This record gives sequence, C-alpha cells and structure tokens, in this order.
Amino acid sequence: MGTTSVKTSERKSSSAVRRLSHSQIPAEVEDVLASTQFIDIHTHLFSPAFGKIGLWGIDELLTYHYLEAEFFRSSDTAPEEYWKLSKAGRAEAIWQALFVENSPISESTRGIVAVLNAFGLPTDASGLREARRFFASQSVHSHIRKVFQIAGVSSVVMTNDPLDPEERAVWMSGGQNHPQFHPVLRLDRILCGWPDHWPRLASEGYAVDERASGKSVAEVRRFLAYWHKRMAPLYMAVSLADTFQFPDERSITSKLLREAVLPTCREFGLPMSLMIGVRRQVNPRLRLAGDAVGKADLRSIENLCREFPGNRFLVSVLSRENQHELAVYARKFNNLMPFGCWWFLNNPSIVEEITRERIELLGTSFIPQHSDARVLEQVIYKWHNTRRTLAPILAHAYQLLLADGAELTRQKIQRDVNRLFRTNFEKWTGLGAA
Ligand code: FIX
Ligand code: ZN
Repeated sequence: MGTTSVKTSERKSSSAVRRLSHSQIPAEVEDVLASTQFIDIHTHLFSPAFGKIGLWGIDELLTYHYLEAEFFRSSDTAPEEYWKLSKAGRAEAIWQALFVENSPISESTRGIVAVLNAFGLPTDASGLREARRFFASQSVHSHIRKVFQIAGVSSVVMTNDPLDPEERAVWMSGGQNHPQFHPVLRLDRILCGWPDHWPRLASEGYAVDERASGKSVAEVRRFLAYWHKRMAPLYMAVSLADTFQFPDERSITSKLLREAVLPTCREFGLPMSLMIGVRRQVNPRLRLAGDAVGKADLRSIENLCREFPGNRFLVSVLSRENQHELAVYARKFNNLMPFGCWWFLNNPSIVEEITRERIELLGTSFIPQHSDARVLEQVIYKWHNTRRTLAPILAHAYQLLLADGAELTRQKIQRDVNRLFRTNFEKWTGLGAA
C-alpha cells in the first residue's frame, strides 16, 4: 500500500469518527444513503433466465398498472377499447393522455420522467420515440447491471409462483442462479385460491382434495419441501385480503397456513411474508389496475406472532389506518418485522408519515421500503424517491438525538442505514451468510 492510500484511508476513517454538528447532519445522511447499496426485498422482477416474463423498456413502463389506473381518469377511452389495443398502442395512448396532454405530476407518472432523465433521454413529446430507440439497442445483461447501479441496489428479491405454468417451465429446466436476483416462494394460489388450484397439485401427483382434508396437509408440505429444494427461496410469501382472519376455523387459508406453511418455514428456517389489505378486483374492467385497499384486522398478526414464536413474520399492510397498529405489534413481538410502504402508500406524503412513526416506535428495527417494481427500470425512480424522502426524516431524527446530548458520527449513521436497508433483511433470511 503506497503512502497516498494510507493517507486517504486515514482521512476516510477520521471523517467517519468526526463528531457531526447540527448543520452537518443533513448532507452526511444524504451522502450515506446515496453511497449505500440497498437490498430490494420485494419486487416482481425476473432474472434473464426467465426470458420474456422479465419486463423492461419504455412500453412496459408506460403500461404499468399504476399508470393504467390514472389513464382512465384522463381519457375517454373505455377499458374494453383499451384492452383491444396492442402493447405499443396502449403505451402510445398513455403517453399521449398522461405526458403530452397533461403534466405528469403524480408519483407514477413522475417516475417515468425520472427514468428517461436518468438515461439522458428527452422528457418532452418526442420522449416516447427516442426512448423506444434507446431501449431497443440495450442488451439485457448489461442493462440490468447499469439499472441496478443507477438505482443503488445490490440485489432484488423476485416473486416466484411455482403454479404459474410459464415460470414453472423455467424452474423445471434448470432454474436461475443470477447472483442479483433472489427467489421467493409465493403461495397465493395455494393459500388463497385453493378451490381453483388444488386440481393442479393433484395433477402433479399430490394426494390433495377440494376441502384440504385427509392427506392434503402432509401433501402440501411435501410440495413446499420440493420447491424449497428446487428454488432455494429466501422466504415464503402471500398477499392477503383485508378480510383475512387468523385463526378462522372455516377457512382453508387459515388451516394450510397453520398446518402446512408455518411448520415448513420453521423446518427450513425461512420467514413468512404476509402482505395484508388488498381488495381484489373492485373494478374488474381495469384488470390488474382494478384492485383497491381495505383496513384489515391486525389481531390476526397478534395471534400469529404469539402462537408461533418459532416463526418469523415479515409484514406489510396496505391500509394507512393499519400502520400505527403494526408498529405497536412489532414492539410486542420480536418475530415481527414491518416492511415497506406498499403500493398506494408509496407516495412521499405517506412514506414520510409512516417512516417517522416507525422510527419513533422502533428505532432501526424495521425495513423501511421495498420497490414492488414490475418493470426493471422502475427501481431507478422508486429508490431515488425513497432516498429523497427518507434523507430529511433520518436527518431530523439525528438532529433531535444530537440536541438531546448524543455524539454523532458518519460511522453511526452508516451502521444504522446498513441495518435498515440491508442487515435487518440479511439476518432474517440468512442472505449473505457464508
Ligand atoms: O401482491 C403483490 O405483491 C402486489 O404488490 C401486486 O400484486 C400489486 O399488483 C402491485 O404491483 C403493487 O405494487
Ligand atoms: Zn408485490
């Protein structure tokens, strides 16, 4: 090591332990957030091995269901007419209505502008044409590397449904081993759609029946063990309606969760992720954009955390009204990890409120955000926005701490940011463990 690098590292370590003043805190927090690689703990992205299932590029970005919902508010096109259009036709209709005829000031439309800008593309009316040209010239592997680097994420967690025929084909023919994409075993079809999906399990040789009786529970465990081996998921996951109850003697969801899923999670040391509060298809004409939100009864979380101390639960709730309760439950149960500001909550005003509340009640023992990205380049704007919203919140928390008499250094801020955006998740899932 030469003299210069010794001096540089001395300078770095001395700046890491230098006591920060009130006015130095905001810039230091911003810098730590900008230079820390985050783990994106829940997305709907796929590694290149999944081929066309992995979405990227401008037409996919514009036809994101968040934007489709907004399109119908600014266009007279009926949903039925919209669905008849090709993907390119839909993207053009959305571009025209939300970006040319109106200012894209909503969170999701602003995100498109931020992505175009990140690649140095025009954001005026010519943007769509130029963006199509740009994305068509990218090759997926290097594009992924570039996108993750701009977004400041080291890796992302996928959502993998073994009962999805297209996905299954990939898993059965070698699966994937991309180091930046981690699998998750998603169980909605089994836990919430049993009446429609049990025949699929039966056709694969599992002795299950419509009422999930007899050998069904043992067979679902065999199915989960098989997929655990094939997929090596970081956790298991399900999205649940606002009406979810646990326990519920009459519900197959409750039975399979208690008797099959949670024991399997314990056996393999995996956390269970519960995303609660969606009201599916309040407007079916909008398809994926037709889901809404309802306040859930979080006593179900209380019951699960108390009854299954040997399980760990990653929990995100969709209703703003459930957020405070969730943070309070996390104070009672250390097997509960609140995560993310999900879907309709991922707006600066609400992220700000929820994150302040969580810091005040939980310190750094929660996971502030996930992107829920469905289209690759969304991680750029979603993580940029998270950093922008969180910087002043964290800075304010440190300024209060300083005013109350603590000493603050960059090293301490770095430790906390690592915990929030990396190590809370790594510790729970074993990710990165040798
Ligand atoms: O269930 C989920 O994981 C949800 O995040 C999605 O299904 C939802 O459509 C979405 O994309 C929200 O961001
Ligand atoms: Zn999701």
